Amino acid sequence: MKIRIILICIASALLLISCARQAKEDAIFSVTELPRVEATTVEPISPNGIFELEAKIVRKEINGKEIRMFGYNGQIPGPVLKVKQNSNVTIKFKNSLDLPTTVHWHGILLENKYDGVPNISRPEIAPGQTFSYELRFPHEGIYWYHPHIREDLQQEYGLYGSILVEPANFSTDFDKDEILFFDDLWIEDGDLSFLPDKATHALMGRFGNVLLVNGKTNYSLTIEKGEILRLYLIDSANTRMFNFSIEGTKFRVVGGDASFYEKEFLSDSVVLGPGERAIVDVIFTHPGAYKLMNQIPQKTYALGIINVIDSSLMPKNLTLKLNTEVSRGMQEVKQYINASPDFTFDLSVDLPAMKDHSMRGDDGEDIEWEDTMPAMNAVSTSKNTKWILRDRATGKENMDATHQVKKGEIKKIRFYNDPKSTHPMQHPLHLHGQRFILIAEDGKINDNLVWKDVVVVPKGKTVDIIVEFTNPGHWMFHCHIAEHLEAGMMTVFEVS
Ligand SMILES: [Cu+2]
Repeated sequence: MKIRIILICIASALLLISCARQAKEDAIFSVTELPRVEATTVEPISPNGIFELEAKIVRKEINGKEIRMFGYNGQIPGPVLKVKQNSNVTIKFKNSLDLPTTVHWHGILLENKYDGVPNISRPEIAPGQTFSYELRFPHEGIYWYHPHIREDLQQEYGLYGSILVEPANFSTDFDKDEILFFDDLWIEDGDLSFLPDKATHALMGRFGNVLLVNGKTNYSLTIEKGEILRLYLIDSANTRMFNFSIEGTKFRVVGGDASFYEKEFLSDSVVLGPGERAIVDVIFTHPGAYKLMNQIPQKTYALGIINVIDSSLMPKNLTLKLNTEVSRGMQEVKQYINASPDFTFDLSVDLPAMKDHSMRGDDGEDIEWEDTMPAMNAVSTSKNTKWILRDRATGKENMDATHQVKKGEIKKIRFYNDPKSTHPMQHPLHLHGQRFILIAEDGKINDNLVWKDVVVVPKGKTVDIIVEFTNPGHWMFHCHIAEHLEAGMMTVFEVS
């Protein structure tokens, strides 16, 4: 009897192993059948032009192994959409994935119905379906597009691309430009893995163990000595913050999310949270290979290389200018600097299953640069973790509240990131369809402003923003850590 049971057990185990092997072989077989990822293209779209965009399944090599990923027009990052300020364009979108998706046009002040948020602006786009997005671009700068449904999965799989909005008479004070997407992937057993019905890593977000620049682990760019290089930087990671620098150089920081700064300044590095952008200029006075780096307290990651070749160009100095037209455009919002907040949100988390555990990191940092509790983080899901934006006036949380404002109103919004919550950490908060200024952190007034659509609220801090509500509709306001969004950290502003 015993022997028979043992034999049955062995047979079952062998069957399971052979099934698993077969499944893996099927997966490998199907991956090789997929089209290979293509190089990112730059696509100028003229005013009233039409551009076709398709979300497709592709294969891409990561660390020597080809895996199944997604790409807009088969590209990771997707095509650079180069458009003119104040123009209208049509994006004919096709969903060729096996999942429903949408496209959100991050930072663009477009018509509400084209914002790409399922159930708020319009229904999701089913596999095989098409939808035409009508976009308009009132402000110059660097913006991006990505899905707004299971963002934790779809963006990680490669769905992100940039939009460069140029003014009608565009004059450059740089020689070359490049868009850099910073991203990371969590690769386990050589592949990406997700649960179909919920997001994992809901506690801290999905940190990757492979860092990417423009989808590559070995990014490189060649320029000539003495050329001014303009870099448009975008953080498309699910949760990772970057502290970006280039070995041996300083940046001239000229712009942020949605405009130029009032005053250009020099800096050794630039910090970006998920969804945030920066525009920096850099000049190399000597030939050589310069490392792109992500320098965080724990370590320095090498992100890629800039190869500077010798030339007869005389290196210039990076002069700093005042953007008086940006300051002029902010005069009205600046009148609210000392106003009391119109809305106050407390940022917190509810973890019923883990309430007896201490989940507070004691590293003294107000930013979580790395996953310091990987085991705990991996088992936290969008079903057992609830991230909270709580309206202090009403006590209402997340989607239980709609915050009413009128078109043309200017509102001050305060955030308090409770350091005593079960797991305090920073939150990059993103407002759709409007722009704002980051006016103060812990009461300290910011004296160099830039229009933004993402604000990072560090652990324990009180942060004030002033929003110019110019665009009517129902607009999402949420954490841009993809897993926090899935775990409920979102609310709505209704602009009537
Ligand atoms: Cu968050």
